[in-house]
Amino acid sequence: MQRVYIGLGSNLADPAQQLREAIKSLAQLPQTSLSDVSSFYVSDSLLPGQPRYTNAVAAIDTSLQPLALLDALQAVEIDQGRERHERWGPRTLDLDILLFGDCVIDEPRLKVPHYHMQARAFVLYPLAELAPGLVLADGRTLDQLLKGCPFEGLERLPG
Ligand code: ROI
Repeated sequence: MQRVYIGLGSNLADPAQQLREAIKSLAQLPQTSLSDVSSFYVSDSLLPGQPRYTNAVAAIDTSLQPLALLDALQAVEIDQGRERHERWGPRTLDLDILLFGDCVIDEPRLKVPHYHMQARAFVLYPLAELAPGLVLADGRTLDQLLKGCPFEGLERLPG
């Protein structure tokens, strides 16, 4: 079993509802149990001209292999109406494997730790709710990453 952190994001078609649906799907993945879900956070898109995003992080425990988990997550994205038009375009659902235990994965389809997580407040602050003392495989602590990434611009939704 590996503890895996998954970043969830949506900026189309009732984003908070998209995240709630996705969390139900995570709980139903084979060989997997859903352990924890962060608060939801709203923020502007990093790219101008897109609707605001709702983001969260989920913790699962799984015995799926990384690429099998990636396949399963992409099936959930497609099931929730994600169409892959432009690489950074608006999306109904984005599911990213942020961390997979202490594994460092460098495959064409999957890089873990997730390449952009260190600079993204909408990933780091929800992750910190679930794993405050986290240390990455390369020794960097979540606290260090948070210090370099101001909370500014994030809105934590109640409930
Ligand atoms: N911006 C925010 N706030 N949240 C996201 O999940 C997100 N995802 C993206 C881009 C377009 C980079 N901007 C984002 O892919």
